[in-house]
Amino acid sequence: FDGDGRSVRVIGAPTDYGQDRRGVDMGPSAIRYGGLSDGLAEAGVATEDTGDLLVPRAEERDPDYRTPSEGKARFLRETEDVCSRLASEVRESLADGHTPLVLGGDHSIAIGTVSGAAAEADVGAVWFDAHGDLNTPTTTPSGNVHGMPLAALLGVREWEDVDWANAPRLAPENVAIVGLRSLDDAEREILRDSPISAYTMSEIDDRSLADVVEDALAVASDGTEGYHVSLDLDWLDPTIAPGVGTPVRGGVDYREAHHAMEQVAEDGGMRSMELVEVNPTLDQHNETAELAVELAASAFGKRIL
Ligand code: NNH
Ligand code: MN
Ligand code: MN
Ligand code: MN
Repeated sequence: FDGDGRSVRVIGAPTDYGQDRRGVDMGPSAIRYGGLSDGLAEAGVATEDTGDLLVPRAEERDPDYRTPSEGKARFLRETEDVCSRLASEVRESLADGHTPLVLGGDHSIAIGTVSGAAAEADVGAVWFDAHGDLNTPTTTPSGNVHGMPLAALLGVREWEDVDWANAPRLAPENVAIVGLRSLDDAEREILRDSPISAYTMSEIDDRSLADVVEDALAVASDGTEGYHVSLDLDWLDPTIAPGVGTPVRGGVDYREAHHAMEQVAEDGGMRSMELVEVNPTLDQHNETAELAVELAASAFGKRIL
């Protein structure tokens, strides 16, 4: 298996607007220093790196943002600017025949990545995350947009007065969240009456991750032209991925995670991928970035035999 003749285009999106632990904007550098180009070469894919989008420093900006309905979303103007440029890059990569690999930055950039990935195709999404990312500016406990991107991409109603973000890009029937172990009440409510497939850690304990991922890939593929893989590094257990802003105990372990990414490679339906929430200021010897690299290599087809 040699990456299937894929060509990957790396796009850095060094934001830290979407949450309040500073330093996640250094994620793209940390992931590159963690050996990204070698990892992708081992996966057998051709790679080109377009560098990082220009992201204005947060301290030069005013974070306060209230939506017309008085919802709270810190740095929403800046997030819009980055996401619209990122969406164009992702769309262009796909049009040029490359698989986009976006390096975050915090998870708010997914609004841009998926907007680009879904611009000219019906796509599903597999969201590997401890969290649901289903808040809206009115339900958010924190005002942090990194807790909201999936709701924006689904067009959840409270996003309705933020028109650039709430045009539905994903159909809930084709969205699978894998690894859930931290949900806010409003997110639980959304999941209760939605066709989104939500797989908790408890279900993973019961059934095995491999079994759950098989279902998740089928959900994201059903009637679509492929799917986006959004990998929030807090999906993993904090003992192996300490360099994230909102760690939650009881996550996926090293071997399980690799196997899940190997299933993605074998399935062949992935059209785009992003690695988000790596914060080197909270990390130990860049190990979270290195793990992100290893998981991307597995998702793109790295094999031992
Ligand atoms: N649910 C919380 C919030 O909305 C935390 C979200 N944190 C994440 N999501 N890292 O992946 O603020
Ligand atoms: Mn090219
Ligand atoms: Mn998360
Ligand atoms: Mn997330």
